[in-house]
Amino acid sequence: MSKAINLEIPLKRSRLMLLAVPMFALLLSTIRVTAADDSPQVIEIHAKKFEFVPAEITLKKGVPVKLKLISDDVAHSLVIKGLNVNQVMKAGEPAEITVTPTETGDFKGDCGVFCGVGHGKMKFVAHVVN
Ligand SMILES: [Cu+2]
Repeated sequence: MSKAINLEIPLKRSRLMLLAVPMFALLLSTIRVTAADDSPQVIEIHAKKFEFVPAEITLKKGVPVKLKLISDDVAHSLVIKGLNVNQVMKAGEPAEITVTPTETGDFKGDCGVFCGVGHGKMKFVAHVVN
């Protein structure tokens, strides 16, 4: 008799564990969603000879945004004087900067690293709205 009881307890525990694992996973995913809501929006911007993709973005005044800058070929940079942005992006080394616009308007940007004959064509605009 006592052997039967001893076998039943581990069985109940393992059933509990079967429930506990998905419940814990669910709890973890809820925490991740909450954290993601607080972190700034990420905008990925690629630079390549001789353009930025996208070449235009729209930001909200007072709302921080993370720019993930990726070069698809040689070294470039993104310079947006009006937003205090000046970030080099080397091939294979994505760079991240956080920008919080304080004024509305259209802020022009370009590439600050000479990258070839079309370097001057690399234009960028950040629209900042309310
Ligand atoms: Cu360039």
